[in-house]
Amino acid sequence: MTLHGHVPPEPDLVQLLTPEGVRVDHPDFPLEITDDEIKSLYRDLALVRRFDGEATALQRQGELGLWASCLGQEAAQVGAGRALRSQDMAFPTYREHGVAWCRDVDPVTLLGMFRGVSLGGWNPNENNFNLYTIVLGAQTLHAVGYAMGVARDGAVGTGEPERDTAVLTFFGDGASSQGDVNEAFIWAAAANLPVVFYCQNNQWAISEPVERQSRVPLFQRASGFGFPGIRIDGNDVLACLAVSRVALDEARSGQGPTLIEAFTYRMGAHTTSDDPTRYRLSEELETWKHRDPIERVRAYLIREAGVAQEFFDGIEAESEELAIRIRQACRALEDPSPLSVFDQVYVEITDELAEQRSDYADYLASFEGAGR
Ligand SMILES: Cc1ncc(C[n+]2csc(CCOP(=O)(O)OP(=O)(O)O)c2C)c(N)n1
Repeated sequence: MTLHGHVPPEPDLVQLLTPEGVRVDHPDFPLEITDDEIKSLYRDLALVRRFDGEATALQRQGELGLWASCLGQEAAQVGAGRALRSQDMAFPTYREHGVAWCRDVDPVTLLGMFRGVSLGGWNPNENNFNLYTIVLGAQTLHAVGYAMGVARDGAVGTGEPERDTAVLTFFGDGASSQGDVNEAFIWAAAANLPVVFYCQNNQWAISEPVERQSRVPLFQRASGFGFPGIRIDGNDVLACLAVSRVALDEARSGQGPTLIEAFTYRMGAHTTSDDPTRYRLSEELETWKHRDPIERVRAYLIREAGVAQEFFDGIEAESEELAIRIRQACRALEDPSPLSVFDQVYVEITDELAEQRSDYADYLASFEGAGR
């Protein structure tokens, strides 16, 4: 055989819950989970989807400048988000609304960024959830830098569950082609850092399909950098939870980085500025609707766990309340004062900046009464 004729074997896809809602075991990733815990995951998934749908509607009504929907990726995000411990740190892209939910970031705060009234708005240190990053892949380097700090603080491999810390960073299939991501892999491997790289392969980088970016399944790239890579069913919240837990545990205990490729599908547009009918077939979407991440959990709860309709009605009522709160709060978000741009540049404002602020305040004041 010639080298270029070698075809790698079909990748294994870790799955613990089939699209039909049947639990299956995986020898390497057993997951002990109660039906109550699965109900709680269902609640997360359903509320995130509702919130995300409301945000898309708010953009259509002119209340947001833009929205990047996570429709179809809820399980990939909630599974990873729920695997985090409170001391762990997460570095998101711009689409990780399901992870933000798990880190207790108020959805209204996320809307503020897409409304253009804040540059993020939450305190990354309070939620252990960094600000959204739009520069593709940059957050993987931020995560690696943070993980270096964690290692130097001695918060890896001590065996103390409250102390050992892992870093989880998210990126897309498109971003995996960025130099930053590849540099992050190199640094993480060379310094054996406690970082988990979590690639949501939703198969499209706007209009660019993943096949045009990589000759091999993305998780296989990890071996070239010297750490394990694994592909999981990104529409299976149980697989996402189980494998993320193991990877984060291994990071905390000092075994170094992992690449997780959560194989999923972007069911909506790239953002509200995109029209996917221009570049992909609707039949692809139809296929993926049968693999919906929420429906399979619902099917499991009804058929295997005997959960009554009342539970689903309760979640529906809760999601309606959430939607109402979000709509009202979004419309009530106020524009920031122009002077607030100076507030968070430095911990203590410098003399030069204070002077600029004062000049700008005078300039703004010069308009007062101008309309009279
Ligand atoms: C460095 C950089 N280059 C280009 C862009 C423009 N851009 C924004 S999103 C996107 C595609 C990203 O695709 P992927 O990484 O697969 O993530 P997804 O949006 O599908 O979640 C591009 C090219 C950017 N934000 N940053």
